[in-house]
Amino acid sequence: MPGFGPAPLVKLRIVRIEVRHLKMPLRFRFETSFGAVTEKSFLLAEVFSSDGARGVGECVAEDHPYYLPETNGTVSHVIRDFLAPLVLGRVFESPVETDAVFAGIRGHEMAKASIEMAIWDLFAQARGESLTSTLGGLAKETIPAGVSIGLQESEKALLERVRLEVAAGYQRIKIKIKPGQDIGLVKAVRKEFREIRLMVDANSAYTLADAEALRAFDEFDLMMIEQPLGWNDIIQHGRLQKLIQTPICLDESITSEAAAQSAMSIGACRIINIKAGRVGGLLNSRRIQAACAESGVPVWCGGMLESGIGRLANVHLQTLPGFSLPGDTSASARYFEEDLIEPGVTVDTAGLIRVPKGPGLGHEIVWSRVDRATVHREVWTI
Ligand code: OSB
Ligand code: MG
Repeated sequence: MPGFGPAPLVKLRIVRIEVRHLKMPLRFRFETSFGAVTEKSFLLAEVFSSDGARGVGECVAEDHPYYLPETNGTVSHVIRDFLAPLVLGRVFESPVETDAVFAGIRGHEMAKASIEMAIWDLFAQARGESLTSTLGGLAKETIPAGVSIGLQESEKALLERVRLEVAAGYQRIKIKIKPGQDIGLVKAVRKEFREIRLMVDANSAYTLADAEALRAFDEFDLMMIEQPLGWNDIIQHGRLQKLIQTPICLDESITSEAAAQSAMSIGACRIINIKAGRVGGLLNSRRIQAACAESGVPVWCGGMLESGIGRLANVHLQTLPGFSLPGDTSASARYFEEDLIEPGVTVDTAGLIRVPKGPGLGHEIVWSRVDRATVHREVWTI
């Protein structure tokens, strides 16, 4: 693994875990091929060590299993009954030890990731360094930002949104598509914006029988088409990639390094979207990034409409080598009237986000706002 200096030796004994359920209104309705949301409903894990330090990990599960199988309900259950008992009372010398500790539990990547990410943050803080340093990221000042635009009620509404985001400086525009709302939208966006970096995300709305229709995208110079086929169907993506020129990017299908290796070995994708929550955490994100670098497959960081807490973790993740494409990490203010962090994540007119240099996530968490958004809370102690 690149970038690992000798880390200061810090031993942390985990003495308390809290999981909160938060609800925050979104500033817009976000619609994908699998459904629409108007509020962000998510779990936040807090892990405390005996010296009083606290790390936080935002979970990317939703209330429903329409994106991937996990839900806020399954995550709560798995943390309560399996992960918390494995971590409480244990002494960690490095966040990577969570990998071995959780190894016996199959699947449940989002549940594991929320605890694992909290432990990374805890170590970063205990060592007095930024999460970038703990992760072994590059000392970058900025990372490039892209934006994901949901399905809109009309083509006109979509074009208005694209105008807004292009004017804001975003370096890459992604639009959501589904059968019936696809090629026409791309044509309309391309007609007005010849030069922008443009891509589409289908969230598994098509089948291989749609290959001809998907080939029609080839003439629009898209950076990629994200997850056109079944969420767990790597083989069919391999078949489709042979029939179309637009690079396929996998999102839902990549839940582990093994899945990434399988996909790359059969040419099922030319680009991979990494979401730490989807792959079991930051260590697996790093492994996938390294495997992709070895195969010359570019990666970028996906988003799950995170609050500022998960958003900042995504910013640090994108300092790893290989994150060469703009991700779905956008400004806090796009999503929320009031984010949970101060200052919020901002994007400048060149489409760049500053990488925080302070300890841990690097921005202040406003706990009074976290408390206000909390609808339920569970605590476990040794
Ligand atoms: O497929 O990338 C996706 C949001 C929820 C579930 C799946 C996806 C998304 C996004 C949002 O595209 C990206 C963002 O955080 O802005
Ligand atoms: Mg996606």
